[in-house]
Amino acid sequence: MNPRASPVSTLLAGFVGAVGLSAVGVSMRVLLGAPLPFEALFNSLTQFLGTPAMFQFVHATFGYGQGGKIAAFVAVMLAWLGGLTLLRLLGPTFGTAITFLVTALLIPMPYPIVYALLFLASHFALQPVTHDPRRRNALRWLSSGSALLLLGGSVPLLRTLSGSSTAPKSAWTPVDGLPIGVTAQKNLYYVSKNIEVLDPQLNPETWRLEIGGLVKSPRSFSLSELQALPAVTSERTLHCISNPVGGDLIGNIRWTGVSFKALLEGVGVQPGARWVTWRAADGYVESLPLRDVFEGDVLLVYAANGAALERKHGFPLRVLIPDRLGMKQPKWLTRIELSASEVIGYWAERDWTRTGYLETFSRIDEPRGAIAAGVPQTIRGVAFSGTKAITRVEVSLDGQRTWLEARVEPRRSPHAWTLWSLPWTPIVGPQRLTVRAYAAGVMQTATQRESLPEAATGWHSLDVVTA
Ligand SMILES: Nc1nc2c(c(=O)[nH]1)N[C@H]1C(S)=C(S)[C@@H](COP(=O)(O)O)O[C@H]1N2
Ligand SMILES: [Mo]
Repeated sequence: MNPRASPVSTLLAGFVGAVGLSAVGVSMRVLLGAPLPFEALFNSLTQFLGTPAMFQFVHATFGYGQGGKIAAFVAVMLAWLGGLTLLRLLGPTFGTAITFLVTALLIPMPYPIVYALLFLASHFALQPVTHDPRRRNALRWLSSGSALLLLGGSVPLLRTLSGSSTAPKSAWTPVDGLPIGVTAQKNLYYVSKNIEVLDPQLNPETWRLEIGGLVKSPRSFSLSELQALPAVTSERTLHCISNPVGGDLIGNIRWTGVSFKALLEGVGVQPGARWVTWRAADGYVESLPLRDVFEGDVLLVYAANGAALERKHGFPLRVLIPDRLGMKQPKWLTRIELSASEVIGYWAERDWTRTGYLETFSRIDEPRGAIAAGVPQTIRGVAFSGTKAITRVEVSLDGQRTWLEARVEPRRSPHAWTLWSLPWTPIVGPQRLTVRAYAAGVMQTATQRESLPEAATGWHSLDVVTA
């Protein structure tokens, strides 16, 4: 530390340098795809944040949307900025060495060298400013500018945080001319291990899907090569393990893509292959017994409701696996490998379920808002249990003492949720509606269990008050 510079202006210089370094880092990340140290730090922290106990705590504090993750990400970014600011107090040699060592733990070469040199450059660029009292003012302006930049940057994050608790949309409301029960892609829930701005942005011209490991002829496909293969369109419901009872982390889309089984038959399976491993551009990994590919109906999809996948839903290609939770089905797919033994998935590494099977789910979507006593209306909702058909749905209007059988709509696809409804005339006063579904004749369990490490279970209730 320079004896003539006041600690305050040294700290200010450190702050300006840190924000500048982060801004350069984010630009390198966006333009060159270079790894960002605080992102790498955040990713390794999810090993801890992602364990079920920690996750339940984050859900309870921030809701089950992206809120908790964004808050954790901001905290890591502030820790990174704060760390660099403090490093500025250590003098150029020490600060540079520590920047190098810390970033070398997080990201691969040569980026730690780039960061260390950038640190050194910012140190000397701001050094004379702290000596000259007249130029200290300039530093104050720069640091207020940096603070504004940080504040401005956090506004979209805060907006996402506060928007994460909106009431679920009714699956019965038709949107954009789609049939009732089909979710518009823009309304499909979004879940990712990443922060949305840092999700992969893949170039459809250069992107390729590689198939390797225990196959007879390893090869890769471009997007147009996949699109030239026989296309399959299938209505399928996607359900997230984090969805609470009655929650909206579930949606039903008409997907289009290719049959993975047909693709595998094209490349040929070597004897001894038992597992499929999926690898995605964000480092996400999942696996599935090969048997399930041949018995089930696994799709690699590039379109949703007739349009290209949106970036946040996995552009250009994602996996769909019947009877499994969303976590088993990677987005932004880049590589598929066949192997003799199991590769543990990204969330399973963090103590979540390895198999990722669905639990029977049912939800009351309507009525919504104020309702009038004595006016006939309809209770409506959805039920889902993968390829197991929903055979019956029952609704209780009296706090689970008696049950009425709801009307169950025919399923349009063996992979889609089922719509159900029940005519109802509300009486005066508060009423509690509860739903339970039967899948292949078996009643949905009443046990109320929070999600993680398996999916949540229990019946969904809705309290209504008549006006
Ligand atoms: N590459 C990748 N694929 C992923 C994830 C991810 O973080 N990375 N999240 C999974 C989870 S937990 C779910 S529920 C679904 C969500 O898909 P959606 O956001 O399109 O609804 O994607 C799955 N596939
Ligand atoms: Mo999920």
